[in-house]
Amino acid sequence: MTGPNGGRDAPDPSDGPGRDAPGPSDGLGRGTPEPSKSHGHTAPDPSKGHWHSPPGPSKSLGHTAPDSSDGLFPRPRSVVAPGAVHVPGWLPPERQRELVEACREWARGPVPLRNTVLPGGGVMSVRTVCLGWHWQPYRYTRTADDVNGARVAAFPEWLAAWGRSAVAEAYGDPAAAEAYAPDTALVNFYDGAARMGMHQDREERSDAPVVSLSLGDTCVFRFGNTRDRGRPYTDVELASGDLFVFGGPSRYAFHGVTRVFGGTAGPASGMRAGRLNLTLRETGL
Ligand SMILES: O=C(O)CCC(=O)C(=O)O
Repeated sequence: MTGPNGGRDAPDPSDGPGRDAPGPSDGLGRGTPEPSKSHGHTAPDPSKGHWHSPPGPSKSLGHTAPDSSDGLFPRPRSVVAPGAVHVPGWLPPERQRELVEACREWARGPVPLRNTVLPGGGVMSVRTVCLGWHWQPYRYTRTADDVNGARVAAFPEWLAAWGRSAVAEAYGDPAAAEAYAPDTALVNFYDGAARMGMHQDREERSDAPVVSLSLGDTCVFRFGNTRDRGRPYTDVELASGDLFVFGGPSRYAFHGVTRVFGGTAGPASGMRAGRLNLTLRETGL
């Protein structure tokens, strides 16, 4: 999320209702499922060099990465742009359920889920709760002064460890993984109507990668370029358990969520409806 030139309240070329259209408030993952719709992939554009996808089998969180196909179509890992890696099905169902449960707990407080109000008066359709540091447009604070003034829940060490595993998985670079020290997470809840406009994550004073974990309904995640919100961009489907890491040359790429496919969360995810996304970041603060 970012300031004047890249904020979530700035014009967005993506289609569909924007972040100023809150959907019905139905509790975390407990809304009414919508019928699922079909949708396509944009082919990834693998790149070479350090930011290329690492070799070798995928191991993380003490488990072997599960089959990332949905039974019909294989979902291979891809390097969407240099430094931007998508690993489908990285979190196995048990870890997804644990994470959903943790999100439910975080959503209860000390700071509740809220629709962020933007400086221009718009209200984001996504509902968010933060860990470690509270994000409000466009800065981090320890207390949620735009919600209830409470200090946000601590960023747990186990989640930092998942972040390090994620970086290792994405880049195959043990040194980068070991050095990764996320200290904040934004937990975003999307009901079927929620979207997120194209923006950059640049309130952090660290160039460390952003680790994104998705749970529940599948969405279209638009991953763009570092210049502006327009083309070129790649639309990537993020499904429950998917990992997406963006760092290096892609750390400041514009990105957003143009669509959520209601009713696509399998029961194994622990979500009955809606989508959760966690982005782990180093604030550098
Ligand atoms: O929901 C997502 O996949 C993206 C979230 C995001 O871009 C953000 O929190 O800044």
